[in-house]
Amino acid sequence: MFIKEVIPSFIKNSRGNRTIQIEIITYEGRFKVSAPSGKSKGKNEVASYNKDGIEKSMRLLRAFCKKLKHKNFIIKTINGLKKLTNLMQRFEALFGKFGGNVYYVMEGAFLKAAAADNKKELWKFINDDVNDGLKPKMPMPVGNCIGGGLHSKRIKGKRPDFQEFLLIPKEKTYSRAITVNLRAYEYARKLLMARSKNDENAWMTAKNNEEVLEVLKKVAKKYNLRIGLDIAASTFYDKGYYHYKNKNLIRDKVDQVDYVEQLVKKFNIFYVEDGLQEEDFSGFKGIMNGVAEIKKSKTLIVGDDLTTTNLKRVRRTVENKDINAVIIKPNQIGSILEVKKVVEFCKKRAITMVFSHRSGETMDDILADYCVGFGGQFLKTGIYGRERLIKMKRVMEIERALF
Ligand code: 2PG
Ligand code: MG
Repeated sequence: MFIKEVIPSFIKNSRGNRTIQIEIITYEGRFKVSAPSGKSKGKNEVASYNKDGIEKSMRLLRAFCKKLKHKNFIIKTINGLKKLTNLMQRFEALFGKFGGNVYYVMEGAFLKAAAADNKKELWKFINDDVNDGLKPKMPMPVGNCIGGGLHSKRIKGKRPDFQEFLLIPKEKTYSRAITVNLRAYEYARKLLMARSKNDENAWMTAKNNEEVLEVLKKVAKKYNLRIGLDIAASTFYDKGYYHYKNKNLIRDKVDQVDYVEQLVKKFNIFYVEDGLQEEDFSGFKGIMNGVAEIKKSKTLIVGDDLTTTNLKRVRRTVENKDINAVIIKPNQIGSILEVKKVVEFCKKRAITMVFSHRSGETMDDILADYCVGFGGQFLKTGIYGRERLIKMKRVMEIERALF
């Protein structure tokens, strides 16, 4: 593909913060990708930008993009991105680090352009390489319905300590699942009498974890949904203890594992993300074993801050049987070629993959193509809000064309 120009720019994300966007112009068209940003970030994630900040990353990126003008790249498969990645790494060695978000936008935009150059949809371009052209199964949504923790403001001084209370449909089609989640989201608003939404458009409330779960149980029953939690335990962990504010108490590791197990049992929870702090591998295993005894059907014990889409950490957790599902957030690790290695590993070990947005999002929909192309079983995008809906719409479009 012949590159006419590569244009980096700053845009605003859903939180109103600056992020970067790349636009590539080739003879096939114009291809844009912009980077999401997390708030409850894992400490093992790659840095999003140069240590001197986003401005420095942008200066480096502008200089690098100038060099790409009028260059020709032959990219026939996703692995063909190596040429770009190598060029970026050589540039970094001389001038300083770009940061993970720069890889995210550059590789993403190159992939969109390369897919068009090969006359394929992006998900198909990835899928043909990773899944040998097999027709993919559509993912099920994991939707953030009620929020707490770092993503939410306090209401009358209170908020739930857990970060996300999730709804997970089990429907024949993705489109149907999205409709059900939207109805359930509206019903949850009524039950909560909620007035405001958080960073991911989940309802904010002064209720505590258990009170929220009582509400969610009603919602789930009415719409035949499964309940999930992103506890994001690292965000309220300090020096050996989990500090709960709503009700005020502290739990040590043993209590925390026990508490999560009790909740799984009482509310029939299907999905638990980051139930313990991000370095407590054996604690995750504790939940896995405890939950296996309580429930006959499989509960997903999911790593996010624990694993940070990093092959070494994913391999360690999987080999120890600490988790059975993993969050895939491409910008946690930077290069999509690293994501591909994680995906291939998860497939071999039958680990469930949950592709996920970040709390600060953009109008980019590449995540949908990544999820379908790589064969993710779930897509965590939130339930409502234009930056979230655009990704859901893209999956619906793929589904419509396929089935
Ligand atoms: C999470 C994410 C997305 P953030 O913890 O799973 O919901 O949050 O993007 O802030 O890391
Ligand atoms: Mg999480």
